[in-house]
Amino acid sequence: MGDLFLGFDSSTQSLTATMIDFSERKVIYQNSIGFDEAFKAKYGVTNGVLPNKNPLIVHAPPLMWAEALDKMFATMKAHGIDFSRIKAISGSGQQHGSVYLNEKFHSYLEKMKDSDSIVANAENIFTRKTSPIWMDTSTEKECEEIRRSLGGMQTTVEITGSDAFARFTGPQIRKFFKEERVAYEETAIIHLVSSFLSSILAGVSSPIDRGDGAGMNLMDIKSGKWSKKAFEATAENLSSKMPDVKPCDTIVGDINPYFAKKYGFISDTKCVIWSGDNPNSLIGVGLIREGQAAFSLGTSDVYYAYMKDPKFSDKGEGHVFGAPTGDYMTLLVYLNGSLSREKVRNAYGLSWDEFSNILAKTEPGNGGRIMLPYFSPEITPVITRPKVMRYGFGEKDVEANVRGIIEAQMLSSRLHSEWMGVETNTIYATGGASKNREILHVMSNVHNARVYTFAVSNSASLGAALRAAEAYYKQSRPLSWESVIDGFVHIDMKNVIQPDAKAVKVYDAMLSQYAEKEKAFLASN
Ligand code: ADP
Ligand code: XUL
Repeated sequence: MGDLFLGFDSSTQSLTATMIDFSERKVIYQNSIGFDEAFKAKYGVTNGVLPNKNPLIVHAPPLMWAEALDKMFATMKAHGIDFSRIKAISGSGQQHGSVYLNEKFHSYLEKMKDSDSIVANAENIFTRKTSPIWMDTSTEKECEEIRRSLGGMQTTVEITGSDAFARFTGPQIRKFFKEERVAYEETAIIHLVSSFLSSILAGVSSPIDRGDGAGMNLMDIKSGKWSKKAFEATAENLSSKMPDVKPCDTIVGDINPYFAKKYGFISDTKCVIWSGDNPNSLIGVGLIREGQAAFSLGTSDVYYAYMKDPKFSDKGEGHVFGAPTGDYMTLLVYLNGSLSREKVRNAYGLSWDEFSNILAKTEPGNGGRIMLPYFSPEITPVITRPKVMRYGFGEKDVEANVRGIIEAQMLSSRLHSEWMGVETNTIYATGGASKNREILHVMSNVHNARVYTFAVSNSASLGAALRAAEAYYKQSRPLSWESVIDGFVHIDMKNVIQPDAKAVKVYDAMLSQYAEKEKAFLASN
């Protein structure tokens, strides 16, 4: 029996906990609480978010996230978990979301230590009742204002690691500052989802982690410190409201006595700063070297990679975030991953097996036919007036549409990740659609990379547990990241997909044609 570490992942729809036995190299407990199932009646959420008349506005109730934490501990206790063996805890939050608090937040945390309820004394701590989250797209105007005041898209990217994006925290803060000035002025602290929950767990207002802080358009990506220029471009007096930004191995403090007493933790259980879900997943899937990327094929598709030094897209594509290793990571987010694949599958009434069979029997390159798959608004590239373009085929050609959508998604990810300048020879595929091997063959051939799949899910909470272990041991005997992840990341070595040289050549040639079609479409749209 070795030291135990606990990692949380507070995502859009659920809270997940992963507990590991570090010396045994084993995940020994995993559980999820769905926000709708547990809190719909109390907080009125659907799919974890609050209904809004304006489809651009997507908010969630911050106290629900804190309550979920308490509920998870209670569930774990009911499952017989011995909390006294846990050495350190960390967590992961959905990125970009922000929590607005007044001075009373400090006394709330203080009073919590002797309270038996996490919601007691919390009614008056929020200056913005609900939290804008990453799905909110209502701040295009503020993005433009911030971008302009920072000197344009290129300088915004070079300072903050990303162009101004509607879901990023800076534009969200600016909107609040403009529209609710009094409430903004009453705000003493602005937390991210990650640092808010980190504060609840440690019982003190937590710093913001450098990895997650990079998703705000407020941090200087190269120095890992707040950018004065970005603060000025965003809102007045912002520096007085922001917690410090700190490295990913920061120990925020010992566990809040509230949790120690209620659940039986030892009093010096360490709370390691929480990070965003993407930096945590980087560790959870074991991306600690250059040349490796992960492609998560979920509702949205996310392509991300480890990066030694920050490089930037001159078109403002993707993002550069801080990696838990102290280096960088890069990320491309497609709003429509499985959403688009399902549109095609459903249009022809296919099962996933039938969809795969079509991919298996059709030729790489689709006979020169190309699709631009803009069924809905997209962020990579930015599409606000969606339209599906089919070159050389029509809507009725089932086979060309099936191959067309997958090739389009994979070509797009290669095209829009070229700026990362990382020669990718290995891709780790995760998410629901990664069980479709025919899709992975296209991925492998388009990217000319070996594609591996995983046995383990919940990479963000696993990554958080591994970060907790790394920071804990660093206090006495630092461990290399190789030895931290060793044995936890279970790659399915029997089912590696190797690129096929002939198909790779076809896609190498097709990439520039795809790029031309996309460019022409964007120019005319
Ligand atoms: P989320 O991003 O919501 O967590 P998941 O990673 O669980 O989503 O992926 C769910 C999606 O996986 C489903 O919406 C479905 O479209 C897709 N999926 C499931 N099985 C297959 C399959 N065999 N082939 C392609 N896609 C699949
Ligand atoms: C990343 C992003 C999402 C959220 C989801 O930029 O917006 O991946 O972190 O939780």
